Amino acid sequence: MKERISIIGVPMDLGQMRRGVDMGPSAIRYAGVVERLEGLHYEIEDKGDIKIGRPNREEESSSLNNLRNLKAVSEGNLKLSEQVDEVIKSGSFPLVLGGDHSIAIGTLAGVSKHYKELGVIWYDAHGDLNTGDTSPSGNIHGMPLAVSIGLGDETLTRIGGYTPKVKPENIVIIGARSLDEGEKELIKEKGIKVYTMHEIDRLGMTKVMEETIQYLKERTDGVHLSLDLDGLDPHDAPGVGTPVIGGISYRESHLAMEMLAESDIITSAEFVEVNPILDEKNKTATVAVALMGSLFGEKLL
Ligand code: NNH
Ligand code: MN
Ligand code: MN
Ligand code: MN
Repeated sequence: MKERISIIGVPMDLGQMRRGVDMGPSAIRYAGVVERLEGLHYEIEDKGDIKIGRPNREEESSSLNNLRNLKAVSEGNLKLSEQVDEVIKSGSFPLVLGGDHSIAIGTLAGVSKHYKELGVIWYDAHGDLNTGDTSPSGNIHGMPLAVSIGLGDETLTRIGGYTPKVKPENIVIIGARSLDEGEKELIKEKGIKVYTMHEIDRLGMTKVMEETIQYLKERTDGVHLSLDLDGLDPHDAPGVGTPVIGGISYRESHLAMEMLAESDIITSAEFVEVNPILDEKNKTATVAVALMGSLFGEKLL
């Protein structure tokens, strides 16, 4: 792991319908992310928040090609990709705080040009593999993984000036339990590796992470962790826009982060979908910070 971590806040709430997730970066800072990571002896640079434009009324009411707020979402992601790129060039580790999961489009656009074989761990209840054609909602936060493998509207896939950002075989999805029909087909067609809740129950998180780490070590030269807090069970992370029961526990998530820290494969990370309006006393942001602690090497003893 690098010595310096650069935090980028992305107050994006336009990739979905529940207002409040734009306050995620503030909630995570309030839960003590900077102090927590400084306590682990990293040098922390907080770059503040990216400015996200508001859609005008006309844009808000129309949703061209089943892509809600396409213009504002793509503009925000372009800015994010440039910041992430700069952070990596400066020799620092990019830690992106969301905001809804549509911001993974920009993060990956900034990260991917620095690696020949970028790996991605997608820790999420959902696959986020929809396009405007398959999406049941028109919400772009359900599309970032599809966009990153080159599928969907060009305005999104071409952010950063190149596509695709990731190869399907370099992706591991962990925690899936709510997949749309089009996503299931795509997973099979592209051969994407998925550990659904079924495999997590059956194998246990230790084995899931051992296999994931081994799989990514064999084929990638950098790994981005994209952690959607709704991957966790809503009991442990209630402050998310689309909670799905039967998720990964707090303890299992800690273990996963600790194993990633030991493996030293993670080269960039983002924590998304924290919505303090829907939360209970900032619990979800607090969980996110605790998981970041483990990811960056915190130990109990
Ligand atoms: N699959 C649904 C959609 O595309 C829900 C996506 N919601 C998420 N994804 N929170 O992580 O609209
Ligand atoms: Mn997601
Ligand atoms: Mn999700
Ligand atoms: Mn721990």
